[in-house]
Amino acid sequence: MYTQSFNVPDGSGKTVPLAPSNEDPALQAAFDVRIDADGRIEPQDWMPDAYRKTLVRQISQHAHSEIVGMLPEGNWISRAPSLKRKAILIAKVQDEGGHGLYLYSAAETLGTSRDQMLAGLHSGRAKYSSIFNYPTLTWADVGVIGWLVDGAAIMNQVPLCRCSYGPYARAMVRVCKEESFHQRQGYEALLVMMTGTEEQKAMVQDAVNRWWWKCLAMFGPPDADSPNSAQGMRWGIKRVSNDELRQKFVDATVPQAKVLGVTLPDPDLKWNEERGHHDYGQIDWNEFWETVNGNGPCNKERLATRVKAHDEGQWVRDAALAYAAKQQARSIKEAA
Ligand code: FAQ
Repeated sequence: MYTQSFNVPDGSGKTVPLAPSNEDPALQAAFDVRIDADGRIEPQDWMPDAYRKTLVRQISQHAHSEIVGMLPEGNWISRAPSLKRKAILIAKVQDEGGHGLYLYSAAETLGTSRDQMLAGLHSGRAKYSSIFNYPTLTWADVGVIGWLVDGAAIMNQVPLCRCSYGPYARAMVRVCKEESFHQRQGYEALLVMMTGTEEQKAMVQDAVNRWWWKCLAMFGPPDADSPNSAQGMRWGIKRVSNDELRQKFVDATVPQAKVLGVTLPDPDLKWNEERGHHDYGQIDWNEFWETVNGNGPCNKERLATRVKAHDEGQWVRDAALAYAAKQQARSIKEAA
């Protein structure tokens, strides 16, 4: 599989052998040359510890976001308004689970096991996207998540297809293709609702009002308050800054809102001829940090649901391991 290196451990808690020396100036110089030439770093290559650590942080947070991100929409599978919508939603939620798996695999190539990463998530130590700590109150929320949350995710993730770390970049190519389908299905579901009754239209507008500002915050703190950005950009992990991506998202979304027939809940949102971009209002960063730090409306519920699902799936993992051990014992016996 393309996101696996050959030297990835298969047991939990083990790590790949450490890079020869972090202090070796020749290795550091070769790494810098490759980064400066916009080359790719692969799992077997030497890399500075800080680069490895940053990647594990970002990729594992991203993986956790995909897995926790299944919950708000999963909540609507049993209540989808038609068989068609239900089938589409099941496929989408399943895709998000798949994205989590590609990403955990990509992070494992850096020497951190999936068990270690999941332990971080389940203990509340690891971060995942703020956006998944808000409730999905009506069916329109499902459409708005597709349109705006997946829309924001694509905006952020397309540049990650050019990330300097090969396994992450390659995983992102497929993720972005699938996110693109997610975005379109959400927008299409909303377009249909907007041809419906006044109540349906109001439901869409209400969902847009509740999600808009949270989606703008999803891109992360302003560049001036983003401690990881400068180094992440220097290493070619991040290619476009938080604020630039946010601006691109606003500019792309305004005309889509117009076609849909909804307003975006920001009185300061207007085209700025001089800048060639839309100006927009103040994001509530206090609320963002409260949510990131575990105090959003659904943080506790999301984490509890994840932990329960993990615990209840223990027997599946045990059975898979027992089966693999049995198969291995059989093939050793046959080879003898
Ligand atoms: N939520 O210095 P920066 C999706 C943290 S996937 C929570 O700017 P960085 C698919 C950040 O981690 C959505 N925490 O950090 C889907 C850092 O904390 P740390 C997820 C946030 O890494 C759709 C601190 O703030 N996408 O939606 C957030 O340079 C629909 C300082 O920030 C990714 O993860 C936040 N919103 O930039 C699924 C993409 N923003 O680690 C289901 C990959 C920032 O120092 C349904 N990640 N923080 O303790 C990235 O591009 C970057 O990591 C950023 C943050 C841009 C998220």
